[in-house]
Amino acid sequence: MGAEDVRRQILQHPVTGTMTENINPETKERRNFVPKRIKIFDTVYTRLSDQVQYRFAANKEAGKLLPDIINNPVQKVTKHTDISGATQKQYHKKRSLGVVFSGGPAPGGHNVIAGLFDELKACNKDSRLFGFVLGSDGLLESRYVEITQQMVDAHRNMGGFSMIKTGRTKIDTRQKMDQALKTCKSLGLEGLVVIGGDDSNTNAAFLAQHFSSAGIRVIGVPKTIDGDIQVASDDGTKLLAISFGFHSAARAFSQNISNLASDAASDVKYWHVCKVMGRVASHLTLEAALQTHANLAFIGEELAEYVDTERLKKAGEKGEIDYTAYGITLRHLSRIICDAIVRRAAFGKNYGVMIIPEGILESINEIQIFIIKLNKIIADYNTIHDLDFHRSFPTLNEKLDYLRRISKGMLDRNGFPIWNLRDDELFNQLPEFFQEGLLKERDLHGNFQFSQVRTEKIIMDMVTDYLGVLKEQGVYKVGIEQSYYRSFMASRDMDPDRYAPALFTDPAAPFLLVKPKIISLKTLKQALVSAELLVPENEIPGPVTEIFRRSEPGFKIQTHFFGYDGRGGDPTAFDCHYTYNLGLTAYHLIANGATGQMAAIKNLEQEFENWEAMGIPIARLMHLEERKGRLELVMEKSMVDLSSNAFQVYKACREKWLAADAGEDHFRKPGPVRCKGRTEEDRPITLVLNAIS
Ligand code: FBP
Repeated sequence: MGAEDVRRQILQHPVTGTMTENINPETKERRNFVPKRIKIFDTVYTRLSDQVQYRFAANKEAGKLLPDIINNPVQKVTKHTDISGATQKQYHKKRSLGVVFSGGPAPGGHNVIAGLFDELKACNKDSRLFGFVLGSDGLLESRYVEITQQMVDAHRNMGGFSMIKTGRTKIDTRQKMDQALKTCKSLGLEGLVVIGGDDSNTNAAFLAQHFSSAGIRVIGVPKTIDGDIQVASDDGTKLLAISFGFHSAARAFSQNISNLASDAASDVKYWHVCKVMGRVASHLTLEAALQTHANLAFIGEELAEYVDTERLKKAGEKGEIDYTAYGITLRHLSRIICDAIVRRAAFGKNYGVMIIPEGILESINEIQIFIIKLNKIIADYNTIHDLDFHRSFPTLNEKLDYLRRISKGMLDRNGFPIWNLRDDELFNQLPEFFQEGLLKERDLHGNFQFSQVRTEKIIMDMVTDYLGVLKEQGVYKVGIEQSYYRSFMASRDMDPDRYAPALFTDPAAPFLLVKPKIISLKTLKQALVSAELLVPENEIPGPVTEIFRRSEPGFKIQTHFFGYDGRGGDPTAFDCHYTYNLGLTAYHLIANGATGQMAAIKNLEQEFENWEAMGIPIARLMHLEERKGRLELVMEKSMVDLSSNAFQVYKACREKWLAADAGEDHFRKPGPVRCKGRTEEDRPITLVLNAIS
């Protein structure tokens, strides 16, 4: 047989066929997995019962702009007791609904569509579901597909938003609202489901208001891996503990981080620096820290609250107040990191894993000020000149030049320039890559794009520089295990006890630290000579040199960014069940006439049996926020609550997890994301901890 025949035979072999199929057994298993249904969905005959006990303070602006939906109550999906012919007819009527993804992907989105589709078809097989393609653009440009059984089955329990894709376009003008309405009317839609984050739910509320006279209902669904859509009523009752996608992304990140922890602890030479998504809030970092027990993690919300008490005290002694003591600086943060690295190294652990939240810059005073000022400058330029700042000044030099002109008052002769000479001076001290990052184009909602900035680089460059200083000062050293020192010296026929007092700060300690003043072979020799262990004419004994070399730290890092991988990943069992029931809930809210509500599941932090399907008024979750240099009405993000159980537990454990001691590391292995399995975690750790009363 010739080589060509062999090749053909291999290609035609059934094993080759199976092994190169797109659909592997894991995908088949996922697609066949059947999420549980909340008990109420055993029936299609539901009604909505108002939950007036849950109240929210109203925002005046929201009342003005969203008058038709501002008074919506919280609603619970309950059983319909009257299943008369009329009720049945109402429930089994043929309907057309629309669905759209909006914003970044989040695992579980396809299951929202599956739940919506299954329920729609269960009530009437002739009902139709239209998916708008590429997010809001699909709505504006009337680009849609009719969602079929086959499409749904191919995407059940699968990650991504690839079925109909997504986009970040904002529907923020009357003209766009009209276009969207026109599209929905032309399809004869009874309702539209917007699956999105805070900005997209804001959009959903405005659409609900705009569509109300046309009788088209709009329901939002809380999506975002960032986990910053959480809702509690004024009395503190949690109505929605977390947005969907959070658990899956956190687990995917944690799986990778725990693998890196294994790597770090095995070849003991790297610090793995993991930047983890979360544009503003640090929920993902907190969950990943709890999942992996990484040696270091930073919660932006905690850094933002930082107060330098030493500095305050010093100023107080002079009868002054030092306002610069409030808030953390990049320099101070880098010092905290260095301190942890040095402490671990003293116990021979010149390696580790740290987690930095993507949005950490928001919590660093000096940078936050730059971000706010630059947002305003860019927005003002765009409005005043009706041009785009980034098109007008495409290069960094042109942008810097524009800023310089503002700081010199050349563009604003009347008032105080928003960008002053001090800003200009400080900004120019930043490395170019970071200046570019801070000047990057804002997204369509006016958000700063943290994912585009190499935050970890700016922080770690400062850390590396300062560690160099600490090394020079003899502070940063790798501790040498006592037993190792002894056996090593003995194996070279040297008496360990003879040299230890001259070499180490505490010769009896389990980990031996070379004295701070010994920072080079020259200073080592001096120490040996002054201890009368060596005469100046002689060379340092080889084994002593080797011990010294071992104590010298080399700081090596590997940086990683976890974000897009996790948000495109497959959903956990928790997210599979959660999102499928969100789809069912969205359907029942529309079927019962609700609009301007966000589908939600209450009691997510409890056993599945306690989950309840709800509708939460979006208009009540709004507040005014700075966007594109002006205040806008948007849904309020939930930040990490520093008094929450989850944060307090983390805070109590972090010293242990830093493991700056003679003991072992405490890494935890959460394992891969699966949709089933006996040991599969059924809820995020943050939720479980926060539910402890
Ligand atoms: P959503 O709020 O739309 O869910 O997106 C969140 C997020 O994944 C952030 O964590 C991240 O900062 C951002 O999207 C990245 O956005 P982009 O897709 O524009 O790169």
